[in-house]
Amino acid sequence: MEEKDKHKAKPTHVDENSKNKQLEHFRSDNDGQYMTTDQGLRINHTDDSLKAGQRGPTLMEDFHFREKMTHLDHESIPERVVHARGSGAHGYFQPYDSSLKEFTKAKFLTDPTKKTPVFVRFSTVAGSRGSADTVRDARGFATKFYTEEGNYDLVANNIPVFFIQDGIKFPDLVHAVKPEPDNEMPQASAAHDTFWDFISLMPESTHMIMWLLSDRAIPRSFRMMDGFGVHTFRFINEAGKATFVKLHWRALLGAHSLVWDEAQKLAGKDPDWHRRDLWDAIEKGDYPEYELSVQLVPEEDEFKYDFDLLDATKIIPEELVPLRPVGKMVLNRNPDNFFAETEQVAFHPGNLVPGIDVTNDPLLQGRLFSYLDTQINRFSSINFTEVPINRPVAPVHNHHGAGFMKMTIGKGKANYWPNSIGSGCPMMAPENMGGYVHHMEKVEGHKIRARSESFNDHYSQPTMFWNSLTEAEKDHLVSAAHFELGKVERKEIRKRQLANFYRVDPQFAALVAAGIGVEMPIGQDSEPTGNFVEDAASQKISKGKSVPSSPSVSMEIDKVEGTKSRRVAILIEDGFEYNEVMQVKEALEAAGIQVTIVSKIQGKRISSGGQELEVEKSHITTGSMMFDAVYIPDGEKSVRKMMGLGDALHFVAEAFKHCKPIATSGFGINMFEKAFVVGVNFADKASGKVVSHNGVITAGVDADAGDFANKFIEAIKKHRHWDREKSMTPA
Ligand code: HDD
Repeated sequence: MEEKDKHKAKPTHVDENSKNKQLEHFRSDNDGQYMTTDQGLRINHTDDSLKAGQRGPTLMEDFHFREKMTHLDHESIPERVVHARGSGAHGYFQPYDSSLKEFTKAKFLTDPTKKTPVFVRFSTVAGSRGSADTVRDARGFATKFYTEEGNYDLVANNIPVFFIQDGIKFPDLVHAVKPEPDNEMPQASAAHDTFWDFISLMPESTHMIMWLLSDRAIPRSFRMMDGFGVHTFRFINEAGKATFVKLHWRALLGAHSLVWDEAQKLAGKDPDWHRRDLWDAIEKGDYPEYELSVQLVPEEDEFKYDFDLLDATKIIPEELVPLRPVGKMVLNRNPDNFFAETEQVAFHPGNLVPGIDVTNDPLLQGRLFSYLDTQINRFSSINFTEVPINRPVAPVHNHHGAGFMKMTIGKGKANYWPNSIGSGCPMMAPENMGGYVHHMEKVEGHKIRARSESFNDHYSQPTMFWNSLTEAEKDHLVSAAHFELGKVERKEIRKRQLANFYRVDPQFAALVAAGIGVEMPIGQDSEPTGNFVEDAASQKISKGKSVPSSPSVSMEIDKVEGTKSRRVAILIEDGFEYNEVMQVKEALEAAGIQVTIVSKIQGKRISSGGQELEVEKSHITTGSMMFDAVYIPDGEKSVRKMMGLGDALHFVAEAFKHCKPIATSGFGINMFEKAFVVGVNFADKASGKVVSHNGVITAGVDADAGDFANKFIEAIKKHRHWDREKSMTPA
């Protein structure tokens, strides 16, 4: 190669805006422009087709009609076979410091002066593209880092383990969880026979199932959801030394959930609940933030644990290997176009950069084939990498050939390697110029279709998970099992799953059994019977393993409290106390809480003193499940009216049932009593006191509004008040 060409290959400069600048090149803005055909011809009439006579047939020659119609006919592409329903956002990632250099040479993880642009897509797994957001399911949390060394994809979920240990079982898993093949029911739900049939025959899925039945599977929002890379990957440092690593995202707002009743209602009231929440938060400047942290295990410790690091059904308990914070991701820009960006983004766990490598985890190995393959199905072309959202900001030079929709115009004659005609370009990059070198792991063995013995313990970690939950979390998990298994029609499947649960914890199994009309399994530790179905459930029972609890898996024990972007509904009718509302509203807003005025109908409401307040949502357009807390201001006339309105009473009763903070003052206490707010202490209506009990805040008529607001804010910080569940009467 000639000297003059060599210096063309300069290091790429990437900053927070690099991807945005690249996308700008592809954006098109209709503002102030004439409508044209795809050929740029200006159109003068688009409401009528070209006809032979006003009442005559449309003419073949109508190129505008044909082009317009053909575009519509070809608008859809295959939705993702899993994770079809998703929402995306742009942002950046920035490491806190350079300390990770000891373990990885990945520049975007080790240079604190660098903000690397990212695109994140959150998703559900089982449902179709148009399904509801709040279903019980794992959530995808896929991040594309547009680094100067090429795209790195961290294709994660919000649950740290997976159903299966080997990629070859993925098609079975997906078939089992998707709607049943004869009638395509149910949509976006695992609560059906084929799923539980498969799961009950797959003891390795037990750990994931415990997480899936927990509150993790019904997140409050994408902003309040953790992410986990699941597999053990490898970091490689400058010296070529490898370290095992698990990657985690921690939502800085903390991980919080809905309750199941609320999740189901939201699916009807607002199927776009998570999508809207993400979009609105970014529009309002409440940018979602996540901390990337890692668990590092030296290669020498590969066999130190009583589980296999290559087994994706296991976590490394944080109590054994603590999280090490790496940096922060901020999502600060909504996409311009859903299809062009969120739908067309294509992830692949094999998109790696120097400093990060894979391991022999057989699930990860399966994924390394599947993602590229699936994109070719979605795009009908290998050139999907040239679609703007998928383009790296690092330059792309190779000899990859033609194919549908090739965009880049490769210059020159030499489209092969080695060549002399093209001066040997594009050249091979030595390692010190960013050339990717696979970690030289020593591998040897017999060709064999088998699983390692070290993958056989399917119950220790599910037991650890169960042991680590609070009472409330356990209650929720058992109810979830009642729902999911209760929908399974075949009793033998319910029974078989109970056998798995029995091995997790007999008491847990008994609690589940009590709600699904099936007797407790007996003789669980018996030897295999020779019957495949029976044995599948009874084989591979782990014995003698330690099952400590790992409090860090509990969302409640590890709870992050906060008020930022929480939503409070203030319910009013004519006659409300204006000054009180304004004072409380101001205090809530100062704490970063979003306040919405709700009333029976939209329009303006008049306070007891004659002041007007604009209603933002009517009862018919909203519901308590769309808020984190509810406040009923004083004002006898207003409260009396609401006490006669089923919707208003239901609003309070439902928020109470969902363990949300609810607050009222003065005459409003009567409404709480009527709405079955029971098992909590109220303030004396005539007093100057504020009482806060289990998230129910009540104030006497003479109480200080500031004190009242502060106690309400304290209760909102905690999100839910589960202790209440024990004492309350269902609404
Ligand atoms: Fe997968 C999509 C996450 C196992 C095969 N997967 C997909 C997405 C996420 C995950 C977040 C959506 C990406 C997007 O938003 O476009 N998948 C995971 C995690 C797994 C996992 C965390 C376990 C640790 N997946 C897994 C296996 C296989 C696949 C074992 C196959 C062997 N996954 C796919 C896929 C998808 C996909 C079929 C469908 C759409 C896509 O890839 O782009 O290739």
